[in-house]
Amino acid sequence: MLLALVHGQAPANVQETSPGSIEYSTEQYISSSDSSAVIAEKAAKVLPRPNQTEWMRLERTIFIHFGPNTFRGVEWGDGREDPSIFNPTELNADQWMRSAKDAGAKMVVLVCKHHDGFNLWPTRYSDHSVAASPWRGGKGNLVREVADAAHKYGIELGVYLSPADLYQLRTNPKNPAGYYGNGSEKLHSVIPTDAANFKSDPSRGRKSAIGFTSYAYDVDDYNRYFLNELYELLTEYGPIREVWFDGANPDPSVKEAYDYSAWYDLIRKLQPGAIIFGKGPDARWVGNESGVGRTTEWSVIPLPKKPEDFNWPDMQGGDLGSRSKLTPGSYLWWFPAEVNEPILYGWFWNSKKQVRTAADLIDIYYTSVGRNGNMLLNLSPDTRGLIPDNQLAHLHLMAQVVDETFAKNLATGGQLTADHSNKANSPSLALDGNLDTWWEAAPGQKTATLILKLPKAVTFDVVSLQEAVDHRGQRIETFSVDIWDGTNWKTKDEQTTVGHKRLLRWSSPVTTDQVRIRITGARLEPTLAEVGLFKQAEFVQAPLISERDGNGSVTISGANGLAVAYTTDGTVPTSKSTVYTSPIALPRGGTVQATCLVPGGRLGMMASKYFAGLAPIGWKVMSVDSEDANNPAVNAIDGSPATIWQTRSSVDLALPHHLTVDMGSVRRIAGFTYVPRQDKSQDGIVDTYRFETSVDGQNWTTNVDSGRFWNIENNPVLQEVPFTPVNARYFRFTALKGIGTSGLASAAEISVLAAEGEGAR
Ligand code: FUL
Repeated sequence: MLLALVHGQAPANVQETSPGSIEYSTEQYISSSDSSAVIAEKAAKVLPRPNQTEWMRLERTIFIHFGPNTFRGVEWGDGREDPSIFNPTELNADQWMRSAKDAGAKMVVLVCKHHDGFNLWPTRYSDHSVAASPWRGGKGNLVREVADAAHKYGIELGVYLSPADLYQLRTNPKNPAGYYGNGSEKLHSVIPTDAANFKSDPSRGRKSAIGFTSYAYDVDDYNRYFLNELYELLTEYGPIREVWFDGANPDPSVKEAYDYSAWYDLIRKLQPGAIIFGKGPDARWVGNESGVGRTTEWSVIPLPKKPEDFNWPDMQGGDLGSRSKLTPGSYLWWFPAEVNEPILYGWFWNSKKQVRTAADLIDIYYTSVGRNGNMLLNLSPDTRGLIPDNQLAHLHLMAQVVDETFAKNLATGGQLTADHSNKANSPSLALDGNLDTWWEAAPGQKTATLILKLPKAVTFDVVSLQEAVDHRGQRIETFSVDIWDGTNWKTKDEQTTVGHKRLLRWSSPVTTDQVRIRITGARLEPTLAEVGLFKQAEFVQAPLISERDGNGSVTISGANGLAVAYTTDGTVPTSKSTVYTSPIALPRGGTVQATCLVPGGRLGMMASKYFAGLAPIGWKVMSVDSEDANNPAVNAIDGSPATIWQTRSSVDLALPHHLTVDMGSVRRIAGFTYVPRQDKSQDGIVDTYRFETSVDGQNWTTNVDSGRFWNIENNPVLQEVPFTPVNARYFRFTALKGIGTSGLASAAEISVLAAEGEGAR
């Protein structure tokens, strides 16, 4: 009732305001005459829109990247791929959705068209789609299969439609009639457009979809194409919960002005419940692809322009919404974070890509859902069209641990009291399991102390707090959690924001019968919709897999002295796999997966490590044109990703820079690997490179003249670049361009990939 009322209100206008007189709204404006109290109150009275309320409650969601890139083993395609390569042999969308359900996910976002422009449904508006592929005899529709399976498992559907489209690029020789950047004039266009008259007379519509009508926009060819694709996706596959707009563009040399306002308008008309993500007003990219939200994560974000005039750039700053950012002239807007990360180190499947372990995924759960964001975990089906077992094994374990952890709220049965409360919002409402009822501080109070008394002592290591964001906005700025030790209160944790959900996860459990929550700072009367105490499910920790040593060997140590089963062929270890007894020789690289054998036949957490390329046994740096004294070139071939080669930062500040390595004998190689620095710095990370090889150190072959590590800026992980096999004793890696403008070059490791038949040393 309340929600319906406040959502119906017009945004607050630009008149002088005094504290206490501000209405709840989905948008507030800070004027120059606002006092700091008024600004804080306005920020506290921004409410989520109804589509966001539902979306924030999804918490765990799954992304799926699958398409021509899967078959080419690349992260970004070029729009020139032959559709015949798209031919999964065992595709089973049911397996995808079952896995998502099993992982506790409530929504799946399917990449329907990635940057290559290949459409996974038989669109009427492009010949670059599944219809041109051999899959299901050209009669397949992957969006349909996914939508049907999602419906069957009660999972909501989201669609990713890449604005960048390399197939449609005006300069693509494979599609000379491409729409993207073709300079076409804006024409009155009926959406859905009659495909036969798409260019000649777009005012001619086709029959609208059942239950929907037609719309008209003045747009150029590419925007008309895009609107028609949106129309197809948003009218033919049931309710759509999220539309994902990616800001990435692999080839900005051709310019196209996206008509976002027309796109948003159409989405709102066709699927008013959908979240427009990324390049759009409803949910924001958290700013990295590694699954980590901010410890201070505000959902109320100040915008420099009205939301309808804003162009939604990526927001990667450390502080997006605390008080110092709430400056006059800002529009305050509910803009929650979505935390996307791939389960592989990369978005599309490739047999070489390592899987994040269950332990990593559990960490990500806490740094995404636990930090006021939704978790969007990507799964990568392989060329069969199935999600491989090794991804599912980790996903399943993650869900098992998370579900077991949160199955029982140890605070239930306890008594929550507060030093003051609003009459209608007693503390017990924060223990009733209902997000729509809440405790609220007494009028005028911005700090509060709540004490939870339990009938008997409980042992827990996770505290969960949720604000009544859907009714009262986000308010808490700082809080502490204290534990009663029988005599005194001991402060256990001090944090900042809460929002939809904040999870505190402690490295060791505490046992007590009294917990105190002190809200030490808030924008307005603080609220708590739910409070929970949980004990993390215990699982036998994954064994530790070492780095490869100087001889190319890997050791494994099990937790608590338990025996370890392992594999090196990519399969998931079971109790029947080889039991580890002595170091494993991996001179050619490979994947080690290991798990502890727990008495009773259960398996523990699985560890998995991929070793890229040949081990650098006996390798030497032959020459390098610049090396920092603390980060010498030899660090790039020492087998340790923790040490780096970096060029000198006071001089030599101009690329290119190169490094030449002598492998000691002639090897048959089929590619090279580059591990960017792993210390979070971006200095010297290479974007564009040259790779050369030589048998004698005199005559050189250029294997790759000017290649790019696509998306390395957002996803700085191991890169593998295959090339036609050659014999070589020497290789030279040249950094042509870095991801920044520092002029530095750096590398954690550089190695080469063994060709088929290259013997182990
Ligand atoms: C990025 C893209 O470039 C990646 O390929 C992937 O789709 C990721 C989710 O977004 O911007």
